[in-house]
Amino acid sequence: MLAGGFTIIRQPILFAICFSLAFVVVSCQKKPPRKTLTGPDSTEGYDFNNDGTDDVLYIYKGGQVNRVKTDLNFDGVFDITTYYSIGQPEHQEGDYNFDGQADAWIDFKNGHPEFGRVDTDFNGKPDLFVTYANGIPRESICRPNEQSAITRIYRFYDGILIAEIWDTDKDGRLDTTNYFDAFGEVVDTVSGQKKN
Ligand SMILES: [Ca+2]
Ligand SMILES: [Ca+2]
Ligand SMILES: [Ca+2]
Ligand SMILES: [Ca+2]
Repeated sequence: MLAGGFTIIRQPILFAICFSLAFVVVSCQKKPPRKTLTGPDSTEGYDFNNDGTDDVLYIYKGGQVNRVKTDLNFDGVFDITTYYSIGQPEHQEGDYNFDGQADAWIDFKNGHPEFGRVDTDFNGKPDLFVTYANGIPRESICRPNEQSAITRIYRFYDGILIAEIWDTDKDGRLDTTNYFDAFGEVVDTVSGQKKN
């Protein structure tokens, strides 16, 4: 277990990161297009904060969307890039601390998120591994900086956190499960089991 930055994995924002990536793509598609280039290889830019710089850029090749770039913090540098294949997203990379290095990656299947990795302490190595069901987070496994030992597992139902399994005595084996209600409050704790 790393001190400092890695503790932020307990914050809901990190679950939201992975979940929000696909939403960014979908929500931007609802805006009216403003074409900056035309033809089968074209671009469409969207300036949401009206500062004269595009914040979302669609890049088309052969008449189909090939990439979508998003500037989350309106500094003129794109932070999320979604790569498309045959009109569907297949991979996404995001820089959420705006240092120019990606810290979240999602692979898509049939247009929906299937597997995600998140570098929660921004050192370049993923710490959180997220699996999805029907595009919604199903389970997040914490392996800080890709270490082999699992330190914590989050389980979701319909994208809502329902259980957290973790290693309270730090012996490398998960031993305690917290169960949550729909409001994120712990409703039951079971300890003593050894899961791995
Ligand atoms: Ca702008
Ligand atoms: Ca930016
Ligand atoms: Ca980064
Ligand atoms: Ca890391």
